[in-house]
Amino acid sequence: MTTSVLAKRSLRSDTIHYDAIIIGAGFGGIYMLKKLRDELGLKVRAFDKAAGVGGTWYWNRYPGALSDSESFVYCFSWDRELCQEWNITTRYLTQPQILSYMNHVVDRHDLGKDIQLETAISSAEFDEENSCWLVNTDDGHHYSAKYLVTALGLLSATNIPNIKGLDQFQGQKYHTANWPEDAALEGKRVGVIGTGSTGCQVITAIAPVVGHLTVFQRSAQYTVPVGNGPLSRETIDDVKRNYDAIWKQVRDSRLAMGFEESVVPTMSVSAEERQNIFQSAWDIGGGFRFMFETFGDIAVDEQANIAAQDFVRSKIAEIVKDPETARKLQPSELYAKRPLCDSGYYATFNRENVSLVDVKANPIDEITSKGIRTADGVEHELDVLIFATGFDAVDGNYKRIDIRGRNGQSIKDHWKDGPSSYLAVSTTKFPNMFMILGPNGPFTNLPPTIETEVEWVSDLIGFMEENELACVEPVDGKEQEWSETCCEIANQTLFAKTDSWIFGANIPGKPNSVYFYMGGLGAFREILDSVKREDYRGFKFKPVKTSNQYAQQGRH
Ligand code: FAD
Ligand code: NA7
Repeated sequence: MTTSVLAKRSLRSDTIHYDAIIIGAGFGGIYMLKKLRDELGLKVRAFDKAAGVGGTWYWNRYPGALSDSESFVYCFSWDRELCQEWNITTRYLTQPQILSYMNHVVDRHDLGKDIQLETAISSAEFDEENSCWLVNTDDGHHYSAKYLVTALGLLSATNIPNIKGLDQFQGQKYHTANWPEDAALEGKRVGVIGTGSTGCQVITAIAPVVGHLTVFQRSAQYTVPVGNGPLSRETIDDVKRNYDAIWKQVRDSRLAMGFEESVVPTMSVSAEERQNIFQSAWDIGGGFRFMFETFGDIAVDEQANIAAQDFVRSKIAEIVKDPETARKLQPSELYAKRPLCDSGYYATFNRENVSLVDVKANPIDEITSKGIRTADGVEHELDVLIFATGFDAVDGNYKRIDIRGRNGQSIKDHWKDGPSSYLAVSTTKFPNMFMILGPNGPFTNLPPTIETEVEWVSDLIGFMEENELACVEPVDGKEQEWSETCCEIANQTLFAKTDSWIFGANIPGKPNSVYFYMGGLGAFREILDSVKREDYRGFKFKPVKTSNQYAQQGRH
């Protein structure tokens, strides 16, 4: 689409102008709104298609939904007072607890009046003439803004696999990330497809209440106990007292998980000591702790990885009573997906009302009106079918909006070989568009990364406003350079040798490329700092030419 067509279309009198439009009201959108509105004094509107704020924690209401980042680091650090006042009581947070926290933040900072819910953004086009974004909603309203911030979420666009017969099923079908309030599972014959982080949580939580549970497992998983439980008064007081030290450690670390990552090589200790270290991590709980606090090389060295695999496999054999079920539950692949933790996943398969179908050995042939038929001819009859099949991660929501940058270039086309960015927050040909958790950002506990990106973007917008600049975008070549950096680092890890959503491998046809910067949050922050210090190295700016017609139109 040409600029002139865009300009004509946008002359509509019903276009409402803002300085900035934010899409998404999860952790990213909420904090961005706070920064731009209250610190920079901009006129801002945030939109979310959900009926409430909270993003991930609005949508993922399935039984057992729990953060696997610990509660003291799964929150905003920027509200220092709230960190002192908010009563964390357990080591991890359930979905209702996180949602209530996020609603509280929104109320406390009076952000709700600038958040428009139940409004999906259908398209956003950059108007070069006026250096602004024209944004349309799916209910036919039109907005414009100098800045567009996409806080669309990286685990948000749901993935429902295209299995033959999907629409034939006469029972209830639920995706975990679109969970209805009135889902009734008590006494029902329930099937779950998917055994990732979400599958492990939902399977463990619903097994005691359903009539019969059939788990359709494609990949067996390494998972360790989560270790949830009440926090002692002393721990809670320590967290509050050590606020500065904790957040400094988090920001300087690789994973931002609130613990020191080990640098000890797995094979540098005796077999007995190794066993003790793994056992102690198993007893304490936490997936990231098990993979990264025990030893420093499990994610990069194959021998170290095998030692961790062997330990988990031995636990499965110990916990699961039926040897055939234990065998099916034991993974043989590398231990190199996002590390999982659970509240009794393997033991769930000792229940009489739970059965496991290995759909790698015995694939799903089709979904029938009554349930699922597998290749062995068995029809597993179900009242409810749960898809715990994950997400079109990272760029999924970008592909679901018609986003067009310079010269009408669509983002789908720009990212046809896989999504890319310069520093996770920007992409060439899409001026004044800033992404929160865009592609090739740090692979971490996410709130600290979100804060890092929001603060950096807010500083850049502040810089533009102060210097009366109209447009910013990365210099040609910078995006490619950043992709190469991310690729180089990812290839040093075993994660790159395993199929998972982290590399786009979970969606048929999705480019298998690099979606994360695996160099850690501390290093990422240093890079962002240096870019800013050097007058936003790698970005090009355009000075203000004329006053913006939409701004005038919208304000008068
Ligand atoms: P989101 O919370 O995903 O918010 C994005 C919002 O954008 C959504 O509300 C969506 O409705 C909205 N949106 C998208 N497209 C449009 C559109 N076209 N128009 C209008 N609105 C739109 N991370 C961790 O660090 N630790 C954890 O323990 C952890 N646990 C998780 C558990 C689950 C089950 C899931 C799914 C994710 C988990 N995550 C975890 C990742 C989690 O997504 C992030 O921690 C964080 O919540 C992301 O916040 P966000 O604001 O970037 O995106
Ligand atoms: P994941 O980790 O992508 O897991 C999805 C699961 O669904 C996984 O076990 C998949 O098997 C399975 N799957 C997907 N498609 C199919 C088909 N067609 N047939 C059978 N099984 C299938 O998503 P989650 O929601 O669990 O977790 C994503 C992140 O969100 C998580 O890391 C947390 O951060 C929150 P596969 O392994 O591909 O063989």
